[in-house]
Amino acid sequence: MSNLWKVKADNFINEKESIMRTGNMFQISNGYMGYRGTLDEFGSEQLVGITLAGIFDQVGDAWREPINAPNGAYTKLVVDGISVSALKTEIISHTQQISLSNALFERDTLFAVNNKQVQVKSKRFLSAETPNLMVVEYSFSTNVDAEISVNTGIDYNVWDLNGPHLVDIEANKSNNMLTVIAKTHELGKKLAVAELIDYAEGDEQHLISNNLNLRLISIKAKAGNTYTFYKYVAVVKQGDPFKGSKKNAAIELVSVALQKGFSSNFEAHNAQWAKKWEKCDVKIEGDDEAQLALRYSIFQLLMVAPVKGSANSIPARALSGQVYKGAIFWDTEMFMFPFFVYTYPEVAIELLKYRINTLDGARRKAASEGIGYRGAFYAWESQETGDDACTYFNIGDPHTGRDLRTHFRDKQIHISGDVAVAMWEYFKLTTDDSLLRNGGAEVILECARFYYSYAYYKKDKDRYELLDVIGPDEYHERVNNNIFTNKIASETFRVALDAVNYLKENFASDLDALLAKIEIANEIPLFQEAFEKLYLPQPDKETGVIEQFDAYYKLEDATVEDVKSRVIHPNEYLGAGQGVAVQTQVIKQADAIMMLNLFKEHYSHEVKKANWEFYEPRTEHGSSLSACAYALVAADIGKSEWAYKYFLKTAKLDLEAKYKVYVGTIFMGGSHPAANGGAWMATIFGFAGVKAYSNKVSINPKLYDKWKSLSFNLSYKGDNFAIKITPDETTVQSLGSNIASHKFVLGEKEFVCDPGRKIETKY
Ligand code: IFM
Repeated sequence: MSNLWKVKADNFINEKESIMRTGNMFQISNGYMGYRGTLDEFGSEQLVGITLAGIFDQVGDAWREPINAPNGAYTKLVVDGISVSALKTEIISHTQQISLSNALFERDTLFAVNNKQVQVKSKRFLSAETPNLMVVEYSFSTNVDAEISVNTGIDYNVWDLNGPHLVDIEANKSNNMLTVIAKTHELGKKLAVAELIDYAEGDEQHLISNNLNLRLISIKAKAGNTYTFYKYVAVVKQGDPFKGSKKNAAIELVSVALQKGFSSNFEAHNAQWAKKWEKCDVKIEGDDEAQLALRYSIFQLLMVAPVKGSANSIPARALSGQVYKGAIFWDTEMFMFPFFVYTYPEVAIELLKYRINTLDGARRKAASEGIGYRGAFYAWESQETGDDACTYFNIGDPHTGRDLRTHFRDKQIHISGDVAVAMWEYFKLTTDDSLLRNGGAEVILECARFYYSYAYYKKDKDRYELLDVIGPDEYHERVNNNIFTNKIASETFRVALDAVNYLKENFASDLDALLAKIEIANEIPLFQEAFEKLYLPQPDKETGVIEQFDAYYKLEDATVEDVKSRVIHPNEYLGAGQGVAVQTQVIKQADAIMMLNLFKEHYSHEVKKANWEFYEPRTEHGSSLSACAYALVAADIGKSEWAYKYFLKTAKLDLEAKYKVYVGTIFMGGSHPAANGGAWMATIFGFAGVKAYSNKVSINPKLYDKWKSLSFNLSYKGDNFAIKITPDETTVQSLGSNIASHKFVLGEKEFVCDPGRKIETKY
């Protein structure tokens, strides 16, 4: 397999910062849990983290965050009484890599210990077939006979940012099975880890010491022989679909896995991965750099796709740790959801079910924020209940150590519209109305109700306005009539009306039941009025630029460089309170541009161009969400080089791990699934020019010069298509299992693509 399916490091840099970044870059996950790219012998100090999806805990007043599980993959070698670790032992050579085809982590280290050479190799994967399962193959060999102890088991020195989250920890060995059970601190949720091992040779003793539940396996190793150990580890938490105790479920899982053996578990895992790639791979011919970066981005998204039936969503730092409280932001609906709905709708539906399940949390938030609102105000940082994990003082000031008042939580109201619009998009692009009928329409209506209750009717202008908000540009808080916010709110009213009409025509009794349940029938005409009268800032007649919010132009027109030069502390946040960007036109991230990307068909080429040229030099890109929006609009308006530059910036972010890891005093190192989704969007929506509507898919390529071809698959209304774009032609192949004909507009020409047929257009 070519190196465009692998990411590899050829050395080990023994520095904290590098270990942290490498841990992100080489992480693996399977939607149930993540495992950071750390070495077998590492512990909590090196940020070993097995972060679990969908379970959270709070200790005292500290931030609520997800749980990290004890590490059942822990293994350290002791050679002639000397403990071997990449942190302390001389390294002759070291490689580590992950395979993008199947999320397999591998390391290969040659150590020099006591005048002997000891080679340690390991492989680990988190089963894509059995989400609770982790499997490790660990082997060593020496060039001279040696007395070896393999110390392996479960390390329950758990790395936490705001823990410790696990209490009542009990470690045990019984019938050759190691277990660690625990409860969460706040809600007493149970967790169990079980480990079983398979090996041919060695005498085993058991030791529990320093929070390590260990097997000490002694071997008189012969020079040149390889000794291999297979470890099967299961993590089971409260809420998982198993009967009986968590401990018994974990024991059962590892017992079955051990019986199947490494190869058979690996084959099943690989088969699942093959299916994922079959749907989702994108091939770029002629540009290996872009190909690898894009594939790595897609890989990140596939790894963190929630387990089927879990109704979990994807946190802003995926499962790379507890950063950002493991919370779900608008990142999911606006930056990751498009990838899933266009390629893998089975995952897209899980993401939205999560929002349906957290609707009550959004209702509670609406009722309790500000003057008290109606409807659903989704959490800015959402955890398992949908109550907001975002605090009112969410960023620490590095100068004073005090927390700064931020208004992300109470004023970033666009979040509700982001959710509502995604909910409708799912229906439009899949025609699966099950979601709409089972909570989706309720979400949409409650979001519309929230905006109606938040909106201010300005009598003299006979219009509704949205005052005192934050748009995506978080450096400017408490502004009026932010273009992104007003537009997404307006679209929310529109999709609410569309959803009502759809249900009325097709499921009238469902609609009646819903309207009665949430007592909203009288408000539907108000949504119509609000849709018609909600103020949308318009492009200036002369310049075409849309003012990002009221009086934005009155702010100082400083350059990004100027503003940054005013910073005193390197980690200083540029927004909030007296932040250096607050009184200037420098914005944190794409805002008006993000809106122009989302609703590109509502605005002319000239307007998009004028706004891109106006806002681009004013954007600091202080968020990983920004670059892709600039890539998308640049591709749309034909600024190909800029599109490519911003595409690469997005696509290489996690691959190169060159991102900031502190905002104020807050550690925020981890992976960036929104940027990963952005890389896919920049490629498919930007360079391929794809946009799906309820009645057609339009493909209007803006292929980057260097690319010989771009090939990818799309899922549309339950059918699948293989698409290939070259500088000369576009072909769309309807795949064998398709059942319906669909309209495609390729460039200017309209086609109907029947099941199993191929359509093409030449330029
Ligand atoms: O959701 C984003 C926000 O737009 C900018 N700050 C980081 C958040 C999480 O990625």
